[in-house]
Amino acid sequence: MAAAPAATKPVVRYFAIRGKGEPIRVALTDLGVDFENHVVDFAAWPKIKAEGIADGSLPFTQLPAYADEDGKFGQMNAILRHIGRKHGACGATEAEMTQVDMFLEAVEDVRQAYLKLVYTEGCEEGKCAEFAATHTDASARNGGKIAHLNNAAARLGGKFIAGTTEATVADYSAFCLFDDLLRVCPAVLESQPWLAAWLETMRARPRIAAYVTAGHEYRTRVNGNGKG
Ligand SMILES: N[C@@H](CCC(=O)N[C@@H](CS)C(=O)NCC(=O)O)C(=O)O
Repeated sequence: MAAAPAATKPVVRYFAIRGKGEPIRVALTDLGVDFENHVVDFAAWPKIKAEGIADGSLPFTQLPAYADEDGKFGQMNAILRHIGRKHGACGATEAEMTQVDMFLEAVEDVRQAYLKLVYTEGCEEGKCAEFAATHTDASARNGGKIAHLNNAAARLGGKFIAGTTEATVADYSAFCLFDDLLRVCPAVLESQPWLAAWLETMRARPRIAAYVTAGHEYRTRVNGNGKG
Protein backbone atom coordinates (compact mmCIF):
# COMPACT_ATOMS: atom_id res chain seq x y z
CA MET A 1 0.00 0.00 0.00
CA ALA A 2 1.36 3.42 -0.91
CA ALA A 3 2.33 5.60 2.03
CA ALA A 4 -0.05 8.48 2.72
CA PRO A 5 1.42 11.79 1.57
CA ALA A 6 3.07 13.69 4.40
CA ALA A 7 0.75 16.34 5.83
CA THR A 8 1.99 19.79 4.94
CA LYS A 9 2.38 22.39 7.61
CA PRO A 10 0.40 25.63 7.48
CA VAL A 11 2.47 28.50 6.13
CA VAL A 12 2.30 32.07 7.44
CA ARG A 13 3.82 34.79 5.31
CA TYR A 14 4.45 38.24 6.73
CA PHE A 15 7.10 40.94 6.82
CA ALA A 16 10.03 41.00 9.26
CA ILE A 17 8.02 42.96 11.83
CA ARG A 18 5.30 42.11 14.39
CA GLY A 19 2.47 44.07 12.75
CA LYS A 20 -0.53 42.16 11.49
CA GLY A 21 1.35 38.89 11.21
CA GLU A 22 1.99 38.60 14.90
CA PRO A 23 -1.53 37.65 16.10
CA ILE A 24 -1.47 34.75 13.62
CA ARG A 25 2.00 33.61 14.70
CA VAL A 26 0.98 33.86 18.37
CA ALA A 27 -2.33 32.02 17.81
CA LEU A 28 -0.65 29.09 16.07
CA THR A 29 2.11 28.99 18.68
CA ASP A 30 -0.24 29.03 21.66
CA LEU A 31 -2.55 26.44 20.07
CA GLY A 32 0.43 24.15 19.55
CA VAL A 33 0.12 24.09 15.74
CA ASP A 34 3.35 23.32 13.91
CA PHE A 35 3.70 25.92 11.14
CA GLU A 36 6.21 27.41 8.74
CA ASN A 37 6.90 31.05 9.43
CA HIS A 38 7.98 32.67 6.16
CA VAL A 39 9.46 36.04 7.01
CA VAL A 40 9.26 38.21 3.90
CA ASP A 41 12.03 40.68 3.24
CA PHE A 42 10.77 44.15 2.24
CA ALA A 43 13.26 44.14 -0.65
CA ALA A 44 11.78 40.90 -2.02
CA TRP A 45 8.19 42.06 -1.60
CA PRO A 46 7.50 43.71 -5.01
CA LYS A 47 8.34 40.47 -6.84
CA ILE A 48 6.35 38.31 -4.39
CA LYS A 49 3.40 40.69 -4.65
CA ALA A 50 3.48 40.58 -8.47
CA GLU A 51 3.54 36.75 -8.36
CA GLY A 52 0.71 36.74 -5.81
CA ILE A 53 -1.40 38.93 -8.08
CA ALA A 54 -0.63 36.75 -11.11
CA ASP A 55 -1.31 33.35 -9.52
CA GLY A 56 -3.94 34.36 -6.93
CA SER A 57 -1.87 33.16 -3.98
CA LEU A 58 -2.27 36.61 -2.37
CA PRO A 59 -6.06 37.11 -2.67
CA PHE A 60 -5.97 40.77 -1.61
CA THR A 61 -2.35 41.32 -2.67
CA GLN A 62 -1.19 42.08 0.87
CA LEU A 63 0.31 40.29 3.85
CA PRO A 64 -0.34 38.53 6.18
CA ALA A 65 -1.09 35.52 3.99
CA TYR A 66 -1.82 32.02 5.20
CA ALA A 67 -1.99 28.68 3.42
CA ASP A 68 -2.99 25.23 4.63
CA GLU A 69 -4.74 22.15 3.22
CA ASP A 70 -7.98 24.18 2.99
CA GLY A 71 -6.64 26.94 0.74
CA LYS A 72 -4.77 30.20 0.51
CA PHE A 73 -6.13 33.06 2.55
CA GLY A 74 -5.53 36.73 3.25
CA GLN A 75 -6.97 39.22 5.77
CA MET A 76 -5.68 38.86 9.31
CA ASN A 77 -9.02 38.42 11.06
CA ALA A 78 -10.33 35.92 8.50
CA ILE A 79 -7.15 33.90 8.97
CA LEU A 80 -7.50 34.07 12.75
CA ARG A 81 -11.10 32.88 12.55
CA HIS A 82 -10.09 30.04 10.22
CA ILE A 83 -7.41 28.91 12.67
CA GLY A 84 -9.76 29.38 15.60
CA ARG A 85 -12.51 27.26 14.05
CA LYS A 86 -10.07 24.46 13.26
CA HIS A 87 -8.45 24.42 16.67
CA GLY A 88 -11.30 25.18 19.05
CA ALA A 89 -10.41 28.81 19.69
CA CYS A 90 -13.53 30.58 18.41
CA GLY A 91 -15.87 29.88 21.35
CA ALA A 92 -17.91 26.79 22.16
CA THR A 93 -21.53 28.01 21.98
CA GLU A 94 -23.37 30.32 19.57
CA ALA A 95 -23.23 33.07 22.19
CA GLU A 96 -19.50 32.59 22.72
CA MET A 97 -18.80 32.52 18.99
CA THR A 98 -20.63 35.81 18.53
CA GLN A 99 -18.86 37.25 21.56
CA VAL A 100 -15.50 36.24 20.04
CA ASP A 101 -16.49 37.99 16.80
CA MET A 102 -17.66 41.02 18.75
CA PHE A 103 -14.38 41.29 20.63
CA LEU A 104 -12.31 40.72 17.48
CA GLU A 105 -14.10 43.71 15.96
CA ALA A 106 -13.70 45.81 19.12
CA VAL A 107 -9.98 44.97 19.26
CA GLU A 108 -9.77 45.97 15.61
CA ASP A 109 -11.27 49.36 16.51
CA VAL A 110 -8.43 49.86 19.00
CA ARG A 111 -5.89 48.60 16.44
CA GLN A 112 -7.07 51.13 13.84
CA ALA A 113 -6.66 53.94 16.39
CA TYR A 114 -3.20 52.57 17.29
CA LEU A 115 -2.20 52.40 13.61
CA LYS A 116 -3.19 56.05 13.19
CA LEU A 117 -1.00 56.87 16.19
CA VAL A 118 1.89 54.96 14.59
CA TYR A 119 1.62 55.79 10.90
CA THR A 120 -0.07 59.22 10.90
CA GLU A 121 1.14 60.68 14.18
CA GLY A 122 4.51 58.94 14.38
CA CYS A 123 3.98 58.00 18.06
CA GLU A 124 4.84 61.57 19.00
CA GLU A 125 4.79 61.89 22.83
CA GLY A 126 1.85 64.30 23.06
CA LYS A 127 -0.17 62.15 20.68
CA CYS A 128 0.51 59.02 22.78
CA ALA A 129 -0.74 60.86 25.88
CA GLU A 130 -3.83 62.03 23.97
CA PHE A 131 -4.47 58.47 22.71
CA ALA A 132 -4.25 57.06 26.25
CA ALA A 133 -6.53 59.74 27.72
CA THR A 134 -9.12 59.43 24.94
CA HIS A 135 -9.35 55.67 24.88
CA THR A 136 -9.43 55.05 28.62
CA ASP A 137 -12.32 57.49 29.10
CA ALA A 138 -15.52 55.48 28.56
CA SER A 139 -17.57 58.60 27.90
CA ALA A 140 -15.24 60.17 25.32
CA ARG A 141 -16.94 60.76 21.99
CA ASN A 142 -15.51 58.32 19.41
CA GLY A 143 -13.12 57.26 22.13
CA GLY A 144 -13.15 55.06 25.19
CA LYS A 145 -12.26 52.08 23.04
CA ILE A 146 -9.94 50.50 25.60
CA ALA A 147 -12.33 51.25 28.46
CA HIS A 148 -15.17 49.60 26.54
CA LEU A 149 -13.07 46.47 26.02
CA ASN A 150 -12.16 46.40 29.71
CA ASN A 151 -15.73 46.93 30.90
CA ALA A 152 -17.34 44.50 28.46
CA ALA A 153 -14.84 41.74 29.31
CA ALA A 154 -15.23 42.36 33.04
CA ARG A 155 -19.03 42.18 32.72
CA LEU A 156 -18.84 38.80 30.96
CA GLY A 157 -16.78 37.55 33.87
CA GLY A 158 -14.77 34.91 32.01
CA LYS A 159 -11.10 34.13 32.32
CA PHE A 160 -10.53 35.34 28.74
CA ILE A 161 -11.56 38.44 26.89
CA ALA A 162 -14.75 37.18 25.21
CA GLY A 163 -16.08 35.58 28.38
CA THR A 164 -14.68 32.16 27.59
CA THR A 165 -12.86 29.70 29.82
CA GLU A 166 -10.28 28.96 27.09
CA ALA A 167 -8.21 31.45 25.11
CA THR A 168 -9.71 32.39 21.74
CA VAL A 169 -8.50 34.23 18.67
CA ALA A 170 -9.86 37.45 20.22
CA ASP A 171 -7.31 36.99 23.02
CA TYR A 172 -4.45 36.50 20.56
CA SER A 173 -5.38 39.59 18.59
CA ALA A 174 -5.78 41.67 21.75
CA PHE A 175 -2.61 40.31 23.33
CA CYS A 176 -0.45 41.36 20.38
CA LEU A 177 -2.10 44.76 20.20
CA PHE A 178 -1.59 45.58 23.89
CA ASP A 179 1.91 44.11 23.89
CA ASP A 180 2.75 46.63 21.15
CA LEU A 181 0.70 49.52 22.51
CA LEU A 182 2.28 49.38 25.97
CA ARG A 183 5.67 50.15 24.41
CA VAL A 184 4.45 53.66 23.53
CA CYS A 185 1.69 54.12 26.14
CA PRO A 186 3.12 52.22 29.13
CA ALA A 187 0.49 53.41 31.65
CA VAL A 188 -2.55 52.86 29.47
CA LEU A 189 -3.86 49.84 31.43
CA GLU A 190 -3.36 51.33 34.90
CA SER A 191 -7.02 52.40 34.98
CA GLN A 192 -8.24 49.18 33.29
CA PRO A 193 -7.94 46.44 35.92
CA TRP A 194 -9.58 43.61 34.02
CA LEU A 195 -7.36 44.08 30.97
CA ALA A 196 -4.22 44.55 33.10
CA ALA A 197 -4.80 41.23 34.91
CA TRP A 198 -5.75 39.44 31.69
CA LEU A 199 -2.57 40.64 29.96
CA GLU A 200 -0.50 39.04 32.72
CA THR A 201 -2.50 35.81 32.31
CA MET A 202 -1.69 35.84 28.59
CA ARG A 203 1.99 36.63 29.16
CA ALA A 204 2.26 33.72 31.61
CA ARG A 205 0.94 31.12 29.17
CA PRO A 206 3.93 28.82 28.70
CA ARG A 207 3.98 28.77 24.89
CA ILE A 208 3.52 32.54 24.66
CA ALA A 209 6.20 33.16 27.29
CA ALA A 210 8.61 30.88 25.42
CA TYR A 211 7.78 32.52 22.08
CA VAL A 212 8.29 36.13 23.21
CA THR A 213 11.62 35.29 24.86
CA ALA A 214 12.88 33.12 21.99
CA GLY A 215 14.76 36.04 20.40
CA HIS A 216 13.03 36.03 17.02
CA GLU A 217 14.80 38.80 15.12
CA TYR A 218 11.63 40.01 13.37
CA ARG A 219 10.04 40.74 16.77
CA THR A 220 12.54 43.53 17.39
CA ARG A 221 10.61 45.60 14.82
CA VAL A 222 6.99 46.39 15.63
CA ASN A 223 5.72 48.43 12.69
CA GLY A 224 6.76 48.98 9.10
CA ASN A 225 7.81 52.61 9.66
CA GLY A 226 10.12 51.81 12.57
CA LYS A 227 7.79 53.54 15.10
CA GLY A 228 6.29 51.90 18.15
N1 LIG B 1 -7.01 44.28 5.90
C1 LIG B 1 -5.74 43.63 5.73
C2 LIG B 1 -4.64 44.68 5.66
C3 LIG B 1 -3.31 44.07 5.32
C4 LIG B 1 -2.25 45.11 5.19
O1 LIG B 1 -2.50 46.32 5.36
N2 LIG B 1 -1.05 44.63 4.85
C5 LIG B 1 0.09 45.52 4.67
C6 LIG B 1 1.12 45.28 5.79
S1 LIG B 1 0.36 45.38 7.40
C7 LIG B 1 0.79 45.17 3.34
O2 LIG B 1 0.78 44.04 2.91
N3 LIG B 1 1.42 46.18 2.73
C8 LIG B 1 2.19 46.00 1.52
C9 LIG B 1 1.42 46.29 0.25
O3 LIG B 1 0.24 46.68 0.31
O4 LIG B 1 2.01 46.13 -0.81
C10 LIG B 1 -5.52 42.65 6.89
O5 LIG B 1 -6.03 42.90 7.99
O6 LIG B 1 -4.84 41.62 6.71
